[in-house]
Amino acid sequence: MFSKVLIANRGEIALRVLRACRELGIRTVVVYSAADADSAPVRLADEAVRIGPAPARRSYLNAAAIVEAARQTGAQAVHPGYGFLSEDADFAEICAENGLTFIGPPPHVMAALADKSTARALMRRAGLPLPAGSVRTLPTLAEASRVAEEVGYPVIVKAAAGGGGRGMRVVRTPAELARAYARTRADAQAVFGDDRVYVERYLTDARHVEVQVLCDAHGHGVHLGTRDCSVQRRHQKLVEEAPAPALSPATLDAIAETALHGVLEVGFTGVGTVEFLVDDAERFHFLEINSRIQVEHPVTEMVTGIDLVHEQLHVAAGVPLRLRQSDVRLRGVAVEARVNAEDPERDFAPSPGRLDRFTPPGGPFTRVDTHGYAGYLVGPHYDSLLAKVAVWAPDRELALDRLERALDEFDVAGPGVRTTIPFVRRVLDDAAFRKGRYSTAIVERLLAGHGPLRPQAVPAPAGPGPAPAPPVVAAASPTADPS
Ligand code: MV4
Repeated sequence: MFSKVLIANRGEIALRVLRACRELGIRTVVVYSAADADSAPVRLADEAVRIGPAPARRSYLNAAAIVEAARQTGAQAVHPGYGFLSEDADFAEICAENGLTFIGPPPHVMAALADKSTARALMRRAGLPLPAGSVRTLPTLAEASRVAEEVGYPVIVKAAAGGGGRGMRVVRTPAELARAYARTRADAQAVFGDDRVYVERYLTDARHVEVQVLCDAHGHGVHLGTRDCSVQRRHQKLVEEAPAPALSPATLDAIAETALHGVLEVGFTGVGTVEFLVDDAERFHFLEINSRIQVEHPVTEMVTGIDLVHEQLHVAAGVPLRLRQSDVRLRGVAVEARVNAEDPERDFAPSPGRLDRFTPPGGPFTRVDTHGYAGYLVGPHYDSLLAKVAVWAPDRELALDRLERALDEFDVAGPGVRTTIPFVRRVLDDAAFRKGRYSTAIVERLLAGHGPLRPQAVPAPAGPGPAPAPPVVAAASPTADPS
């Protein structure tokens, strides 16, 4: 096992990785930007190295500075967390060239999966069912049009270099194709420096189901069941649960086994996520593979009892998996809500500011992953995830009640700071969601069909210092949905 690992990330995931390292007796180095000098990971790490100013491009995306920090501190491996450089095959390659173990799959596997068109071709060859569409990228509008006519409208134009919802456009009619095709290519060129696109049939009202896989460097792997991540707003997930609800056990097994087969075929190692869309008839269609630890990994940990970051560290160190598929038992239901500093009333716009109150919930079977604290400054530079509140229960009903209870306890407030808590509460109260009968359409439906989340704006306190004490604990979250 490694004796020192560098954590190339920030926020709650940097803390999560740091804790896993500490439990395994591994010393930790965190790198940080000027904006994160006062952060919890910097305080808790054995060593911290400042690598640049606030903008991510010059800090958390600065490969040379990160490698230099590893050299200075003698770290043997780099954990990239999620986002930033976590799926950057070039960074993984640079790590290898500098004698560092990148904690993730081999760079050539990362590169193949990062190209969504290549991933699609590889999974097709492995026998996975895909949405109808093109196998190759489509360099002309004429070819895109031919594929679209073949599979039938609506279609979706996707950038090969995209993924996670970035670089894609839905096209409802043939008349819209030319414009969507041109725009997707232009955007992809601008954002990724790669304008290759492909076309798929667009599956409406499907569920977004993903499979957690774990593979060692010796050709062995297990799947750790499914998660439903259909509750998304502009491809940002708001609520995630494990296992995916309202699907037959046979379907869940088939999806999970198919996913594991797919990743083993391409030499995947480490933890990964295979994304599918599942339609009303419970047919599933492969979308893409993520080669990193995901934000929503806690719900899988809660239903399996397996520490995914421990597993990542073991696999990266070359340790063979001790776990067999028959050892993986899914127990109960786990549900997670993301608490972002965003204003659901203003189109989920970032809502930065200082948190003068921050007391996360506790209680039975309740896990909070957060880097927040009273006095924490939510800056404008990075994504606005403040906390993940995850709960476990033997059944889904109780899990949802427990999550509501936990969110209602969360005391988070600061002048001008709004959170996603009121919107998540609305999701948890929705009748279709409660039955497990929801799809990727749920967020639009809830945004369209409701009045305001707050009866009136809560005036921001004039200056620093605590807000007036609320009369009862249940009202302690000033942003809680009053409905
Ligand atoms: C799709 C799709 C429907 N049909 N592809 C979005 C995230 C990325 N991993 C793939 N995504 C999708 N790809 C086809 N052929 C639906 C999604 C999708 C989605 C689309 C609109 C609004 C919310 C969504 C949530 C999850 C997935």
